[in-house]
Amino acid sequence: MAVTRPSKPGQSPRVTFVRRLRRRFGFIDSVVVATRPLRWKLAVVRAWVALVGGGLVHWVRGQTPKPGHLALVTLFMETGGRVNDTLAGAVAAFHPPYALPPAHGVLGNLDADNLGRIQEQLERDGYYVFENALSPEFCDNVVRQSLELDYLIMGDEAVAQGIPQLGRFDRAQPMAPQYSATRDDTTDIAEVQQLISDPSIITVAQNYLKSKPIFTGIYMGWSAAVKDTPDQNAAQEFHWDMERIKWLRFFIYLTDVGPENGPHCFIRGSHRTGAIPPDLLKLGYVRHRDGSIIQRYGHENYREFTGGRGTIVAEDSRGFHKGKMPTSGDRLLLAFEVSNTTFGVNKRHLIRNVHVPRLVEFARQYPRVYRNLDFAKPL
Ligand SMILES: O=C(O)CCC(=O)C(=O)O
Ligand SMILES: [Fe+2]
Repeated sequence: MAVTRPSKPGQSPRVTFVRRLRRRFGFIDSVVVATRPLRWKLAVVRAWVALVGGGLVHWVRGQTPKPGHLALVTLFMETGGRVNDTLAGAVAAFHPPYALPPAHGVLGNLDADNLGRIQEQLERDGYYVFENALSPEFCDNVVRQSLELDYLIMGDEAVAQGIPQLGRFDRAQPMAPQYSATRDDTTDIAEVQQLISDPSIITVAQNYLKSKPIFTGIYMGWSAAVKDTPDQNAAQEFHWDMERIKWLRFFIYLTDVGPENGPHCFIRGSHRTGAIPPDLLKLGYVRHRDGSIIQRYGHENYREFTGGRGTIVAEDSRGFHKGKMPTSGDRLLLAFEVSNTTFGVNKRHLIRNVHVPRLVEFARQYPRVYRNLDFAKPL
């Protein structure tokens, strides 16, 4: 009697049916094996069709259909980043850099030499650390305001329960590994508006992208030591991001971050085209254990960014990165994603109130930089 194995959870009846046929009839199995390369090619052709179709919809409506974004992820996995590079070249041709004011701001009064050095390190290593970019008073002001907000309470347990709950973050008694501020609360903080209209941040991003930059993601959240295993939802295991075609992230520490407070970590050089080997890419958009990644790239390429509050790390998070699981205390992080296009994940930000006049001035002068923001009152 043939043993019928139960279908795996989540496996479609069609897949189960084909599996049974393959087990029973050898020739069906050989056909499936022989046509595998063709199906692989079809998957790539399908991804290109979805990408081009998604690109057209995005161009007309400003919104990316989900299959379009998924196609970008597929093509990244298939080509190790070559598709992203080609598309980024095309975007740069359509949206060449702005003539920006001098790059004076929180990252320093950057001249051509400084900018050249930063660019070189970003391209080679995938990150650049700016120490003491923000004053302790600036950071403490944001911390104070942040403690008056209601947060989306995140983490694997919260996600398993369904819709995230809203609640305050109590530093003395954290209940979850991550508390994420809502997007519109984040952009209602004056200090955040100062930073998104900071010429040094905009210039470093524009140089890296080689085209007009756009603030596509503005995130603020607390991480806290509440668990003894890394939380996947809170990005505490190695992964690569793929929300956009090309982007640069700024990780801004608003509290002091020592080794125990969950420092951001990165694998030097893993952002480069072809730097993630096909067998790792094939695993998909998943979280990886520390051991497997550090062993693969060597301990000498592992970076753990500890630093006082006011430290800013610029990073191409196409490379392997994670937030280390905090073992005591907490960390308030502000993170900007600055991209060459809004194609990808659809998430806009609202500016409820303008606290910084320079933001309006810049939004008028450099509209593409702010095209992912909606202003509640017309400019
Ligand atoms: O919390 C961190 O340091 C990592 C966050 C992360 O993975 C990301 O912003 O893409
Ligand atoms: Fe990430």
